Amino acid sequence: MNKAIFISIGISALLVGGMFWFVSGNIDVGANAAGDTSAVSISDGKQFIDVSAKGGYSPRVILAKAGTPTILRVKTSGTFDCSASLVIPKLSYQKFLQPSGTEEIAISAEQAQGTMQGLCSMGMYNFQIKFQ
Ligand SMILES: [Cu+2]
Repeated sequence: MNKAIFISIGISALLVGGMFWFVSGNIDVGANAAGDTSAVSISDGKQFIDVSAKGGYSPRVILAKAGTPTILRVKTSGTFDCSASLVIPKLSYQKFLQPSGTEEIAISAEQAQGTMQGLCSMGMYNFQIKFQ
């Protein structure tokens, strides 16, 4: 009896976990999977990338220039959800952002390579910068 309950709980957990994995995988391949360039601007040899954080991150996928000193500007505006708790693993960056304001994060030319991911500390929301 107890064993049967244990097994059914295990199967349910697998199903729910698998579904979550499937859904989040599908969200990643969103409409703008090719990448957004409108958030990127270059001024005085520096690249600026603007991302807004509120109920997730926007744009979700950004195309930027590789090997260029970059300032990532993360804008919060009445952001009280967990997207204010930002983690960028490649930069060893982790910070709880102010509910409203702009956080400037420096990315060196050497760091501006490949795909850089930013995510909330729970890993629920994320965005990607593809340096090309
Ligand atoms: Cu989260």
